[in-house]
Amino acid sequence: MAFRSGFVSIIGRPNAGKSTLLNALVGEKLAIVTRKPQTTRNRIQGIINIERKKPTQAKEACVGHPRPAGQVVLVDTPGIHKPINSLNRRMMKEVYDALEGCDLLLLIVDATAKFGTGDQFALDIVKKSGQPCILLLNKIDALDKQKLLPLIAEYKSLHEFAEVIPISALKRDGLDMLLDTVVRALPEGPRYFPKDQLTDQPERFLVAELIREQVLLTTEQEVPYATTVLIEQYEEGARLTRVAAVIYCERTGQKAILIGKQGATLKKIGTAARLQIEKLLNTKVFLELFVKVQAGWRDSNQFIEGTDWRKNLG
Ligand SMILES: Nc1nc2c(ncn2[C@@H]2O[C@H](COP(=O)(O)OP(=O)(O)OP(=O)(O)O)[C@@H](O)[C@H]2O)c(=O)[nH]1
Ligand SMILES: [Mg+2]
Repeated sequence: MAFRSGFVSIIGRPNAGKSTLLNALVGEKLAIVTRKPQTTRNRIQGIINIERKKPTQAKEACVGHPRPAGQVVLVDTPGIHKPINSLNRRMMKEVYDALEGCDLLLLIVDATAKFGTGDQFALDIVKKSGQPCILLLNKIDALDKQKLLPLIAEYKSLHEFAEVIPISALKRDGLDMLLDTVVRALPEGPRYFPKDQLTDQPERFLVAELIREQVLLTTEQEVPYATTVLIEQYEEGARLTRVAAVIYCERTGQKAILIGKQGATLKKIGTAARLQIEKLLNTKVFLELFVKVQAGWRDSNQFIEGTDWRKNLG
């Protein structure tokens, strides 16, 4: 049976569970996850290698047919929203870039939330793209079971989805079925990435994201949104990796909040981030954090370009 492969973009509203799904399918924390909407700001590839499987287990989708071997390149994206500044526009560009040249879309919705204009906006993007799309009804662990069938019927009446699959990305429910369906829907193709590669993200960007995750978890209101993280120094030693990073915010008041009384908040962010980074890199880490004000950076294309690792390799 021929090898299948392709690019599969996960799209949906902020907070639907896109990054949770990416991490669950790849089996590694590649994307940061928080309860705050607009956590993800750029597209993140996660690579999954799938072995051929004989049709053995009755519960699975491959009953009667072997599952082909393949490579799925999943692409996590920022949540679909109406942009109000350059950063938002940039995030939406990441979504549109992920739609281009992909083989399959996974539209993920929060099944516990009411269908609203934001969902319609996401659905319109799917329709416009003309790409085949699997609808994922996520968070079924938190859904009243009786609501599932009517919800499936409602969505089926809105668009001709290739498939509608209820899942819980958090509890990893329905994910085998999802992978089976995805690999079958992909065209015959080559292995795009070596078998041991998990992502396209450079390590230092993953590190910057882990710091930003702690900022999101530790601060409230406008601060997390007005913040970005840039790595200034990254030195891998034999026994220790030294990282120095700057947390940029937009105003001195935000800087004061990020630092906290006698530096307590920054210390909390640093300690939690360091533990996460040590887990990722599997080595001891010395982390230094600085906070700087860059007024109005969210509306500066030049500044935002400077935070894009794709443009700043090397
Ligand atoms: N109960 C439940 N919560 C979930 C599930 N999947 C994700 N969540 C939670 O939903 C919140 C948002 O998850 P993310 O994975 O960050 O969502 P996202 O779509 O990537 O969000 P943005 O990056 O902001 O667009 C987090 O608090 C997750 O723990 C699920 O299957 N069940
Ligand atoms: Mg996300």
